[in-house]
Amino acid sequence: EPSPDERQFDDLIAADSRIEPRDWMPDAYRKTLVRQISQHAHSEIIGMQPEANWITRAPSLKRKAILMAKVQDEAGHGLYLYSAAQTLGTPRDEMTEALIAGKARYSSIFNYPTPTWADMGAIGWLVDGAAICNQVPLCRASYGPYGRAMVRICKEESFHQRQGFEILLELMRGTDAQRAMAQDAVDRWYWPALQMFGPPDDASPNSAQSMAWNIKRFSNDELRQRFVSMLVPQAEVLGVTLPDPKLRLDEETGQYEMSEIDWTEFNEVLAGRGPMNAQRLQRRRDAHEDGAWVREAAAEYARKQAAAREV
Ligand code: FAQ
Repeated sequence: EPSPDERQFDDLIAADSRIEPRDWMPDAYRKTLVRQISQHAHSEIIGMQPEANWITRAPSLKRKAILMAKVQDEAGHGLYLYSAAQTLGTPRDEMTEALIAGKARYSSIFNYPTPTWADMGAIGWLVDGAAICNQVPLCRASYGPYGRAMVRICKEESFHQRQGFEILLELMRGTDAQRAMAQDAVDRWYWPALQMFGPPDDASPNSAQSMAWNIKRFSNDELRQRFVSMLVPQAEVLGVTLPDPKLRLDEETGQYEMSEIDWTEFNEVLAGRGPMNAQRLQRRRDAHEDGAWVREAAAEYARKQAAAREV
């Protein structure tokens, strides 16, 4: 026999309505939201690093201004998401500690290097493109603060995706060397971008429950298919080749056939053994330690303000 609280929660979910911070919710619902939202927030914060690598070397003032704005947007996304997770009772400090201790997840995609300027194009087109596919349905997530944060994030991600596409387009209209650089970046980012959607449906332990709770709306494989169907016509406009010789639209099912994804590589990256895992974490740890004085000063200022109010 469900309690009145449980019944109210179930009714809200059944009506596709929203759960708000003060509402009663099952512990497992709270836990899975903190798990997903903190993972997402950490991804935005660690995700600043691959692109920050090019801010000082952007090829023009205009490109530099755009790239700086994009990386700042990512910091903002991280902050909205930490705030959403905090409404579930997990303090941001605790999430940050878990991240710098190497105990928290963040997206596999940010563990790859960015050796060329074309990587800025490929990240915008493929990584932000995948992020949009995954996140537009999350705007309807049943937990209010998460869904609302996602609305604004998706608007910014759309701009990010366009700017990446435009970087690649300009390179593809350039010299042979520029076209080769663009194609090389697409070759390196395509498969890791497909892995962003997570393990295949039959190996995704969280999907069924998250879908039942209206957190996720589509399965990992469904979103991956959607992403590929979005990329194919855009690759044609760009004149780049997607690096999968088996990629083919099955006219009957409307689904894309593709080569097997390298899940061994994915699992290695998740286990902390990707090309850049150690460097990304070290950088975050250093930045956290370098920022300690700011946190201490802010806390001291707040303490003095509070003390002054009491007199
Ligand atoms: N990397 O059972 P499932 C961005 C983990 S976009 C690392 O399928 P779920 C924008 C998963 O956490 C990137 N770990 O899990 C940007 C779980 O482990 P756990 C961030 C992954 O939650 C662009 C385990 O595998 N976006 O930042 C990955 O139902 C450019 C089993 O998986 C989001 O986080 C992965 N790729 O589905 C920023 C979107 N995939 O937690 C800067 C929100 C799976 O049990 C520059 N998140 N795992 O220890 C989601 O939609 C979901 O959490 C999924 C995974 C779809 C990622």
